[in-house]
Amino acid sequence: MTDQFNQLLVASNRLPIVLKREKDSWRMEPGSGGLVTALTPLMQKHTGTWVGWPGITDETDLLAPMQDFSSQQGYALHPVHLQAEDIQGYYYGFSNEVLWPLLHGFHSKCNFEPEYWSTYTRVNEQFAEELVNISEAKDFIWVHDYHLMAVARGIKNAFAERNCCYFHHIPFPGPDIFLKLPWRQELLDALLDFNLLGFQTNEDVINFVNTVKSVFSDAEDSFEQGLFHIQCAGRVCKVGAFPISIDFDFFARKAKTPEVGAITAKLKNLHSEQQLLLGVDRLDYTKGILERLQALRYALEHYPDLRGNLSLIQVLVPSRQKVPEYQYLKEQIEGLIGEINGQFTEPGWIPIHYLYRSVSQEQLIAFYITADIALLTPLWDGMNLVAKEFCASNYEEDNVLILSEFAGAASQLYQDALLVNPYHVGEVARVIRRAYYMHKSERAERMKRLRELIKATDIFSWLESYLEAAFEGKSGTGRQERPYHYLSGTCSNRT
Ligand code: GDG
Repeated sequence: MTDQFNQLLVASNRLPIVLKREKDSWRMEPGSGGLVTALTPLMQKHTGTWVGWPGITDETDLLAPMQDFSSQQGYALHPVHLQAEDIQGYYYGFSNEVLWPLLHGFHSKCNFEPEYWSTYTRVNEQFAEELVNISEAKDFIWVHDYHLMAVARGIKNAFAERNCCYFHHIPFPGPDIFLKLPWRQELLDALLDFNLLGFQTNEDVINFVNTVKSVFSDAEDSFEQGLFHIQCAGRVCKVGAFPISIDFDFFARKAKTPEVGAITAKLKNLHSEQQLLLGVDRLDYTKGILERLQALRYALEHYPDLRGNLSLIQVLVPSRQKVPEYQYLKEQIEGLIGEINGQFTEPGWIPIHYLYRSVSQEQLIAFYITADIALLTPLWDGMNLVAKEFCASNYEEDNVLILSEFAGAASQLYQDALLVNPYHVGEVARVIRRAYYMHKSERAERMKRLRELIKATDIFSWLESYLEAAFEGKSGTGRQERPYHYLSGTCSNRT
């Protein structure tokens, strides 16, 4: 299937690199994460090019580090030069103040500033222009995420024939929410110019199809071989669910290394008297951190048997630090953590250990192993890779995953995770207590099945199924997913 195209071009808002300043020059390191790991062999095979913004507006001295990167990694980087005002309107503006809240269902947080839309379309056209200039008809262009939803439109406007497909990493809401967007018709129309649209879950796909049909009365859809085919204004666009995943074997292996083992042993020693809950999130209002803290407080207030016996480790990774709303959220979270710790701490026990920083991958995996219970309760999340990483790292299979039913990951892990409605603090508190008392044999059975499922649907199988849909027009991944209305209150999880 990978012989069906010549060069692979991947486009995302940011290039997959970490830039480090060294005196007068920049050092460039490859970014980490499942997507980069999965795509690298394919990029190498097709001598691919990754197109994106490098993260700085002055790019004069990036040429040499980029060439070094290419010769070391076996694929090229192509920078898209953006000015400070482009970043403001396209990234901070339309992407972060319109699309991010809207597509996560927080339409009341949107700032529908008309200038943002024009900058967004201009920057998307700039990406399209660069992609056309460095590609040929037999190449495959794969665009990632909501910053670049209008790139295929730009390619079409340039009268270039390209196979251009898209993967959407965050949720897609139903028409009731999406239709609030002032540029709903233009944006949907632009999306339909892609040959294939990949979403995380079946729910996202259904929401998208319904939204298209509510905006374009002439749109027709059919369902064949696991994919929707939408016909609209003379085009056919395939649409399917491809739940993204992780490099399972990497986490399972890394968890057993001496470096991780040393950190884990220290942590276990420090917390030998308590069970640990773990939360790992970027600081964001979609992650449900305040609700999670309220649930913990409720649990400690209503179940005195948990006091002194259960602590939460909350890792909060700084994000969008210049945005006032995020600064305010940080203050609220820290205020609530202070209140809960003030209310319950006793000599020798503290309810919440709070880390406001990014930790090393070894430290993160040690947290995954040491924690008895992961408490991942986003209000809405495209997938939530932390849930899958937690399971993959737990080779001893003795831990419990509590997961929001509104995380995309719940669409696959619903049978063996304990699903919760993150808005229902009483329910989350009860499930925390249930997890605390869950017998080790039940923990082991559930975790074993979770790990088998995640291993069988890892990032490499995600990649394969996406390419199969792009080139052979069929998809089987949807079969892994829960029935449409499997919610925590309506069906009990496997007992
Ligand atoms: C989007 C969607 C979707 C976290 N803290 C640390 C750290 N991490 C790493 C984790 C994980 C990643 O960051 C976060 O993954 P999420 O899935 O939660 O994703 P988002 O960044 O919100 O991204 C999301 C994803 O795209 C993929 O499609 O799942 O729904 O929002 O890999 O390991 N890594 C290190 N230190 C930390 O402190 N080293």
